[in-house]
Amino acid sequence: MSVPEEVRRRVEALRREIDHHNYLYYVLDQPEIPDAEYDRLMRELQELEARWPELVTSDSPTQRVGAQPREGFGEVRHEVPMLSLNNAFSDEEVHDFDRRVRERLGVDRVDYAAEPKLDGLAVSILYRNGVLERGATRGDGYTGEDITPNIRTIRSVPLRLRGGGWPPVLEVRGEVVMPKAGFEELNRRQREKGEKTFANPRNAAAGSLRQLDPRITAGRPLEFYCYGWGLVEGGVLPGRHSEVMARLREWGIRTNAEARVVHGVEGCLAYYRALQERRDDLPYEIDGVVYKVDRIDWQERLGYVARAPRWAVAHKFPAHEEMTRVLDIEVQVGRTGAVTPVARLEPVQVGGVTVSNATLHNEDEIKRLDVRIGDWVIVRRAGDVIPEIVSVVKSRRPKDARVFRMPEKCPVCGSRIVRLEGEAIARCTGGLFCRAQRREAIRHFASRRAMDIEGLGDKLVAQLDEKGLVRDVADIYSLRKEDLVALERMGEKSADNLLAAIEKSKSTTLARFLYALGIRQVGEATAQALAEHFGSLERLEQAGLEELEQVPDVGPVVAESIRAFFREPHNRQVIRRLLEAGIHWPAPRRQAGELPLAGKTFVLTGALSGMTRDEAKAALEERGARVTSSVSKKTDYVVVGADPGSKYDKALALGVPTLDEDAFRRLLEQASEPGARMPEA
Ligand code: 5U1
Repeated sequence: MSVPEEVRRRVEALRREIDHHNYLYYVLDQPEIPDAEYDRLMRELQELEARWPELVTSDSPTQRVGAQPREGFGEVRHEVPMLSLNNAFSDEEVHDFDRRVRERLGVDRVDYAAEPKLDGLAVSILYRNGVLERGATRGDGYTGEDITPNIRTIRSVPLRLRGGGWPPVLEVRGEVVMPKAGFEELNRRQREKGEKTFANPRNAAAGSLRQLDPRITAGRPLEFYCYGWGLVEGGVLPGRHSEVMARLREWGIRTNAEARVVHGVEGCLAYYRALQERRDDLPYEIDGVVYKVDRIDWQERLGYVARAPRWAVAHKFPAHEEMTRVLDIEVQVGRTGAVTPVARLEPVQVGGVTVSNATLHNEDEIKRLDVRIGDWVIVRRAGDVIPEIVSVVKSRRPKDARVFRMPEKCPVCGSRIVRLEGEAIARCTGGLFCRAQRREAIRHFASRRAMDIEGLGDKLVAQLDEKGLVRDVADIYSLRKEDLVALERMGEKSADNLLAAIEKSKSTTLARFLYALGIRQVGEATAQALAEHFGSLERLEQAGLEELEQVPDVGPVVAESIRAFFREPHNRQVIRRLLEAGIHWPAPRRQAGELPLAGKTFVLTGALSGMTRDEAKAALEERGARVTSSVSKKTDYVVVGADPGSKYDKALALGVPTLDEDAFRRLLEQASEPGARMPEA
C-alpha cells in the first residue's frame, strides 16, 4: 500500500516543527515548549516512520543516531585548508598585530569581529542543498577524519538548514566542546561505573567525538559553536565576517552569543578584559579570544602567511594548566574528619595565581593517577575550585620517586584513621578531640556564607583554641574583650571590631544557621531547602526520615546524616547554648509556596551600589524567589546594576523585564509586606 497523502503531510509537518524547536532551543536558547511536548512530537514522528519506512530521510530529526559502529574513520580532504591561528600572549603582541594589519591596508583603524576561543575540537560540517552531508575533524588541516555519524548526534548541529537562500554547497567550521557542567556530570557517571574519567572537558570532547560507535557519542553532552566557513559554492555571502555569522545563525547554525564587533585595538583589549573577568562564569572552557578583521575584502587583501591568516589572531589567556613537581604528599583533616591527601608542589603560576598545593581527593585518586612524591605533574586550576593534578608526566619520573601511603594515625591528634567499607574517604576518629576538626568546624561556622563573623579567620581560631577560649562554636558568644586583647596581634580596636561582628552575626537566617552547624552532607543549597521546607528549627529537629526525604535533594543518606546530627546530645546542647546566646532569625511568616516571590526566577548582572550580590540573592530567596545564573525566556526579571554583562543584552534580546537598582529595592520592599504577592512580570 502506498503512503497516504495525509501521513506524508503529517511527517513533513512534524519534521518542520521539531526542527523549529531545535532551532529555538539550541541556537536562540529560547525554548518555547516543555521537553515533554518535544518528546511527544518526536515519538509521533518515530512511530510514523516505523510504520512507513519509505518516508525515512537522512535529514529527519529521528536519524541522529542511526549508524552502527564502524571499523575505522575514512579520510576527508579539506578543499579549503583548515588553518591555524597565530597567537598573541600580551597586549603588546596584539598592538603589533593591529599595527601590521593597518600598515598593510593603509588605514587608521580597523573593526574586528571578536569572540571567545573555545577549548574544544575544530570540525568542518558540509551542507549540500541545505542538508548535512559530511562532518570531519580538522586533522592536519588538509586531511581530516570522516566523523559524520558522530557529528549528526550533536543536537546543536542542524541536519538541514532553515529558511532558504543558502549556497548549494556550504561548509561551516567551528568548535565542538563539552560544557563544564556536562563534563563534571560525565566524569561523575564514569566514576560511578568504575570507568575511565577524563582529565578536562577538551579531552572528553575529543574522546567522545572520536568514538567508532556513534551511540556512545550520542550519550555525551557535546555542543557545536560555529566560528567561520570554508568551501562555499554557488552563492554569495555578505561582505563582513559579522554579517556572515548573523546569516548562518538565521540558517540555524549556532554561533557564539558572546561575539561582538569591536573598534580598533582598544576595543579588542577591552573585550579581552571583560571576557577574562567572566571566564569562570561561562558554561564552556575558553583559552582566549580571537580577533578577525571584520571586512572580508580586507581579509582577502591581507591573505595568509605560512598556515595562518594575517587577518586574525588568538589572544590567549594565561594557561589553566602548568607543569610542576610534587615535593611531598601530606594529609589534611577537615571538619568532618575527612583525611584528604594534598600534594605540596613546587610553586607555579597557573592562570595568574601561584599554586603550591593541589588536592588529591583520596587514596583511590592517587592510585588512579599513579602519582608519586618527586613526580612531574600537570596541575590545573579552573575557576574557584581547588587546584587539581590532572596527570603525571611518567617519562620524567625520577628513579627515587616515592609511593604515598595513607598514615594509620591522624597527624594532628594521633587517633586512628579508618576507611569504612564502600567509602572512598578515610576519616580521623578523633571527633572534637581532634584539634583540626575542632578548628575547621569553628572556621566553617564563622565563614562568610555561614554566620559571617568578619575577622574570625584561621590564625585567630588557632589562637582561641590554643588558649582554650573557644572549644566549640557556642564559646564564640562568651568571648570577652579582656580575653581578646590578651591575644597576640590583637589591639583594642580589633577586639571591638570582632565583638561587634560576633554580635551582628546573632541576627541571621535559619538557612545560614543550619549550614553553619556543619551537618555532614548539608551544604548551602540543602540548608536552604530544609529551612524553606520546615520553617523552624524545632520542626526540623523532630522530623523523621520520611519527612526529611520529601525535601528536594534530600535522599536517604542525607536524611540519615541529619537525623544522626540531631540525635547526638552534644550537638543538641551546643544548639541550645547558641540560642541562649541570642542567635535568632525571622520567624517563618508563610510556607515557601506562599512567599511573595514564590515561583519567580531572577538573574543578577552588574554591581549594585548598596548591597553585594550575595546579599541581593539572599534578599530574593528570603522572599521565595529563585536566583539563577543565566537568562532564558523563563527568567521573570533581570536585575541590572552598574557595568552589566551580556546577561543584560540577552534580557533585552529576549524581552525579559529588567529592573534597575531603584526598581529592585522597591520590589524588595513591596515583597516584604505581609500578604504581598507579586504581579506577573
Ligand atoms: N573562535 C574562533 N576560534 N577559531 C579558531 N575563531 C576561530 N577562527 C579560526 C580558528 C582556527 O580560524 C580562522 C580565523 C581561519
